[in-house]
Order: sequence, then C-alpha cells, then structure tokens
Amino acid sequence: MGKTIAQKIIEAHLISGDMTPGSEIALKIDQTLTQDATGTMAYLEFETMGIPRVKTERSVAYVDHNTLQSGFENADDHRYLQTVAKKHGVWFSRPGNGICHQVHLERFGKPGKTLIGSDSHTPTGGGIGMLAFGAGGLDVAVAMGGGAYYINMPKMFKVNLTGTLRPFVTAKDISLELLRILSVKGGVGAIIEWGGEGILNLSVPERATITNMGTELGATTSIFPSDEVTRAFLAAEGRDEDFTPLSSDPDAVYDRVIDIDLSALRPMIACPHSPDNVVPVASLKGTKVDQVCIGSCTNSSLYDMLKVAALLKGRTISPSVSLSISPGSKQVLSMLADCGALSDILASGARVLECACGPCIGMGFSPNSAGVSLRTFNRNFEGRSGTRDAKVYLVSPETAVAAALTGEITDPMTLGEMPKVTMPERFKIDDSAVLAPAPEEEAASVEVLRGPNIKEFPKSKPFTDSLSAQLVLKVGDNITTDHIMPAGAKILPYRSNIPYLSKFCFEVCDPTFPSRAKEAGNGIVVGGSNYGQGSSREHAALVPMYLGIRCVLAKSFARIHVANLINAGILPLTFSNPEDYEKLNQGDALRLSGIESGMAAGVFTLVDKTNGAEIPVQCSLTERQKAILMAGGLLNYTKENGK
Ligand code: MIC
Ligand code: SF4
Repeated sequence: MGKTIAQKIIEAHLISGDMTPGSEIALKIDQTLTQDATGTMAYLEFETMGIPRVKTERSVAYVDHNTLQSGFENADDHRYLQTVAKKHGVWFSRPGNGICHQVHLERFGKPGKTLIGSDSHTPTGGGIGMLAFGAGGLDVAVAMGGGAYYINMPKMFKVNLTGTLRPFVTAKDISLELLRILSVKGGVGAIIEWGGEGILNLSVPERATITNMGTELGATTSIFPSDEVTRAFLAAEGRDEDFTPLSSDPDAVYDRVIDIDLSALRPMIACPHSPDNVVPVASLKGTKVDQVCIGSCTNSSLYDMLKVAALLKGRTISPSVSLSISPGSKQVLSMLADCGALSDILASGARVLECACGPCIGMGFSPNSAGVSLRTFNRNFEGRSGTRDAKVYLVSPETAVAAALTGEITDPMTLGEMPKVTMPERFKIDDSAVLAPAPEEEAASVEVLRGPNIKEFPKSKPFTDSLSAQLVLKVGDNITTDHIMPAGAKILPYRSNIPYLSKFCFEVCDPTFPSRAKEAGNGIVVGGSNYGQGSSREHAALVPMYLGIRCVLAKSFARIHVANLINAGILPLTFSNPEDYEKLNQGDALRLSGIESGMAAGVFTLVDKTNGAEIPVQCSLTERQKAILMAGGLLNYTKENGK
C-alpha cells in the first residue's frame, strides 16, 4: 500500500509504537522552536532536567510575543532567554527579527524534517514540507534534551485543489473555506495533506498560510509536498542544499478526501468569535469598520506585504479606519524598504508596527469599545484583541485593504484591477539578528541572567487512590485556552510567574474562579466538547493545577491541551455518555475512588455526592501517560526515569 507524505516522515522518525491510527507513537525530533511567551517556562523546565546541551539538529529561541516593554518584566525575560540559549546550544532570534514561524520558514525549515514548537502555529512549517507540531513547553524541553515526542498516530486527510485562484482570492480564502466546510473540530486527530494541480501556483509562504490555519481546524498538523516551488523558495533564501523532494505515493490511502475548486472560490470572512464562522465577504458588504490589522504568522510574508503596498499605492485610507501593518520578519521589512513599497504603505496613512505578533495577541493596538476590527490573523476568540466587546473578523490581506480604503466591509473583487506584483528571485539575507550559541567548551562560563519576574515552577500533587473535590466551574463547548488563561499586554509579561497569572484564570468565563478554586482546595472543571482548543500554552494547565484543579471532565479535548493537562499532572476524563453533562452542577461535591484501578481499566464512576448521581467516565491513557499522572506530572516522571 502506498504512503502519504506524513506517513513517510513518521516512518523515518519512528522510535516506538505502531502506525495504526489512534495508537501512541514516539517520534524523533530534528528541530525545535520556542517563542518568548511559552519559552521562558520551557527553558526553566529544560534547566530542571539538568541536560547541559540540546541534542537536536537545530533549536531556535525566538522573541516575538512579549516585545512591548512597559516594565522590566519582558526585558528581563529576553535577557534570560538570550543567555540560557547561549549556554545550552540554542540559536537566539533577537526581538525585532520577526515572528517565529515566518523566520523559521525563511531561515531554518527543511523539507522532510520533524519540528516541534511551543506554539500552536508551528504547523506553518508544513508549507515547506516539514512535519511540524505545536506542543506544550515541557514537551519541547524534553525534545531539546533528546527525548521523543509522543502523539497518537493521526488519520490522513487529503485536500485536492483544482483550478486557479482568481485575482483578489487568496490562500487565506482557501483556509477559510476549509474552516467553513470542516469547522474548528473537523481536523481533530488528522494530518491534512494538500495536493492536486492547484497547489502548483501556490508559493511557499501561501502554502504556509494554509498550514498555519490548519491549527484552527484542530488538525494535528498540515503538510504540502516538497516540489519545484519549494526548491525555488529555498534557492531564493540561499539555501539550495536544504532541498529534498517529497511526495505521497500515487496509491496512498486517505481517510477523507475533500475537493476544492479554486476557480469557483470567492473572498471569505470569519465572523466573531470563531474562525469557522465563515461567510462570503460580499454578504457583509457595507458593515462599518473601525480598525484593520495586517500581519501575524498567517499573512505577513513579503508576497502579502507587496500586494498590500501595491493596493495602497497612491491611495489614502478612510478617515474612520485605523490601519496597522506588521511585517513578519526583518527580511520582509527591509526588502519592503529597499524596493520603495514601505513608502507606499506609509503614504496611505497606515501605522507600521514592529515585526512581531503585536495586535494578534492583544499586545497593543486593541480596538475601540465595541469596535469592528478586520484582521489577517488566524484567531478571533472573544476578548483576545484586548477589547472585551470588540468584534473581530478574519480576512485576507486583499479584503483587509479594501475595508481600510472604504471604511466598510468590501469585496476586494470590486476594487478594479489587481496590480501586478513581482517577487524577487533572491531574498535579502541578513542573519545578524540571529545569535549563535556558545561553543560547547565555553558554555560552562556563560552566566544565565534571571530577573525577579521568574518565580518558582508550581509543584503538582501525585494522585492517591481517591479524590474528593468540588465542581468549581462548569463551562460549555469550544472553550479555548484564551478563556482558560488569557494573554494580552497586561498579563502576557507574567508567563514565568504562575502565582500572578492565576488571578486571571478563566477571567472571561467567571472572574470569581481563582478565589473559589483556591478555597475549594481540590477542584474539578467540567467542560463540553473540544475543551482547550487554540493555543499550546501550557499555562492553561499549570495555572489551574496551581489553583488546585486535579481533574477536568469534558465531552472531548483538543490534542495539545490534553497533553499539557497530563504533563501538569491533571487527570483528563471524558463522559461515557455525553448527556450526563446535564447532571452535574457547579458547586457540587464530587468523589472519584479507585483511581489506580480506574486508570488501569480506563473507566471510573464519578459520584456526585450533592445529588447522588453516579456518572460513568473514561480515561483512555497509555501506560506512559498513566505513569506520568501517578508521578504527579511529566517533570517528576522525567526526573524519576532519567529521560
Ligand atoms: C497564540 O496565538 O495564541 C499564541 C500566543 O501564539 C499561543 C502561544 C502562547 O500562548 O504563548 C499559541 O498559539 O500556542
Ligand atoms: Fe504570534 Fe498570533 Fe501567530 Fe500566535 S497566532 S504566533 S500570537 S502571530
């Protein structure tokens, strides 16, 4: 039987396990990346493991999230990251050098390699034919130390593209169309391979827009073949030697095949507050817009920015719109400057922000009260922009410019002719903002600088055989990690200070949660389906653990979050009968007994002592995951097992 691209890469990196969908496999990881908001915790965990030097082929630490230095905290964290990277063999991409996924694609990504990153959009690397996964910081720390990365063997989906995109219809619209078809749960448990003749006209950055947005489908990852388009991109980056061709076998078997005709596609828009709330742009024509933001790891490549500049050239934005533009990397920004496109952008009235995540994670540029913001980003979760009642829509750069010019939602196809954009043959290569690690023989003398913002790592409690706990919070479906542990300019600088962060846990759902959880001592959270979708932030597990949450019972979980719960020593349970969700009420006293035997059998009975209900619940864990939980989390387990 033929193999898919992902199956070939998995086979070449398989350490243990068999490749039957659903069963746990261990993979060798070639490259890792971290960003600063999750990276501080990941390196603190790495240091605890006591391994002097990373064992990967390439590990890179980026600073792109916490670049707003409104106090000492972020600057201290940057110094910590720079010095810890230097000491342990990690390359350091300085603040200002760009967004991790964009820079990694430009300078480090290699077809056929495995990559894990402490950021859920690490699958961006699939645009260059990498098998790239988002993971919790602790999983990345373990991989840096040479340990395997564990996932359940995914199913294989294929999206076949036929036809050609019309002017003003873009890679982003393809992603939004797939979200409309599949929803934010549609990719769960699957790797999505993109193919068909329609991909031949998509450049690597356009492919990366698509694999980036695969995260919003809940997919394990997404991947494109490595072909002549990939070769040309690597050549333009001066990295011809990093090219390897990669394709699936003609008789490869897929669990699901979806066909999209590019010629029939129109500009699409995701409405508040979910990336799958997708309709054609034309259907919202005339909606007044207050703010437009162009950038983020989804749409900040040179090609995106050149199109934006060409559309803005000689025009002025609407006086009622505030437009921000954040180029994805120093390479992109400096090429825009060299060719004059930056002047066209500035002349239009846009505000140019630094090459970083910025508004995407609420790091500045929050919309006005109840403002309508059109963004070329990948997430529009409630409150994420920093303005609680803002309405955020997700669009392509072309649709963003159309709204910035007219002041209302406008189908870009009505703008007239799409100006021709020519891409340079070679990109401008300047790696001066990437610092090499110290040579091994000098590493011991490198001092790691820690600021007062770094607080002790919280300790989880190992399980005993029974657990009495209060149901401290009951929430509904599709709870995101932005609900559990919000980000934004006010909170994000405290990612290495769990006690401080804990004050904001579940703030969007119920601001009384932190004090009630602490008071309860032992707590259980009950959720609906797809609990924990979105970001890879392990803080969404570490902070509840710090507040005494011992178990989360949900209808279903998102992949990275459930791994983070286990790593933090929190027991993830699912309902055997989803309708039992209705029997549980916030405040109820719950009891779980026979934990060890329940874990072994994979089933327990949860007793609601308040109303007498007996609820069958499941935990389908591997032997390794059970051992991690019984040890009180992955850090304890790794220390005990020496790996
Ligand atoms: C995000 O887009 O939500 C983030 C911020 O990049 C996160 C990581 C984080 O919370 O630091 C992600 O996607 O994993
Ligand atoms: Fe940064 Fe936004 Fe991308 Fe997350 S989604 S890595 S915050 S640009």
